[in-house]
Amino acid sequence: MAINFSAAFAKNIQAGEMRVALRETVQALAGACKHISQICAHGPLEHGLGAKTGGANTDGDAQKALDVRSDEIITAALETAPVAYYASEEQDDIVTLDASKPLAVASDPLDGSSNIDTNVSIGTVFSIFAAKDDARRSFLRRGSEQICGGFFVYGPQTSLVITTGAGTQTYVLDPGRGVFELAIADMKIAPASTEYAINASNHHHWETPIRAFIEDCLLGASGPLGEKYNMRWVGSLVADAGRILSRGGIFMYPGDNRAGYRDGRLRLLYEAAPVAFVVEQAGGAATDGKGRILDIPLASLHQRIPLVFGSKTPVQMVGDYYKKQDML
Ligand code: AFP
Repeated sequence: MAINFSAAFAKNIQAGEMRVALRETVQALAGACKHISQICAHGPLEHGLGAKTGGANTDGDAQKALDVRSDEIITAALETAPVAYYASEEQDDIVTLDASKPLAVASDPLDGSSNIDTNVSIGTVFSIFAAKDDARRSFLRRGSEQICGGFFVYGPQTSLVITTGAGTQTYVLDPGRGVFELAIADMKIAPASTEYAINASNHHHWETPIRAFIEDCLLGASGPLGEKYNMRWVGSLVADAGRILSRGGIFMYPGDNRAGYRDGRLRLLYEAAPVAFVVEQAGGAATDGKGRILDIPLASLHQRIPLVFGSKTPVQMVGDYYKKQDML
């Protein structure tokens, strides 16, 4: 047993096959991610974790050894679980594990791989749906159809942030016992915050609303927002999301005018949608700047989407900057 579920876990999922299947699948994921966290904990003692394999994922990002290894570990774990289909950032196409099984799982097996060799928090992001009668239809749908979503963080603690649609919980891996235990039963994101996360090096490529919002943040108390703003950027979505769930804030990876970045950098299926699910269930908001992430139907497996999430007030403020531009 890799995770000691709270009594409330998945209670909102209809009792019977689906709830049992979900618990078995999250157990399998927890076991796989415990293994990945042990590999990460060895760092440079495990030679070449951050080494490029020479391969690239669908977006042309160089695959690191730990990206591929994490994908193999997760695939092997899901083969033991009631999962029909698996979609991964590290694989071009959907893998059919056993079409007779009830679930479909999508994953970013190793998020933040550019931080692998720097001892900065990295993680695994996942999304779970009830499988449909074919592989593509099991994933080409809205994020609001997820039955479970979340992410593991391999940092000072190894943690799991997860939701099944009845609030958001955090589990932490008890290093002594090797089991994930419930740490926070009902996470709540602060509604207001003056802390933002964005890769400011892309400033001159940003769309006008984002540039205007950040410039107003930088003006601080003497500017139109009337408050001093602080900035954080880890470069690992899971680390930035974990901080925002704990103390509030807003994360932005907008579209910009660099080649290939019109829709930002993050993938809708296995990054934006599961993060949006846990954020909303913790009382926050998640948009593409304009509309709700969970309402956006997936058109292609590795589709990118601009992502803005966190405390409700600043997310709504960014939405207002887009509305202002639309009125021009
Ligand atoms: P990698 O997995 O390639 O390191 O990308 C990490 C990520 O997908 C996400 O975790 C970060 O928020 C974002 O990209 C960082 O992007 P920049 O490197 O452009 O800041």
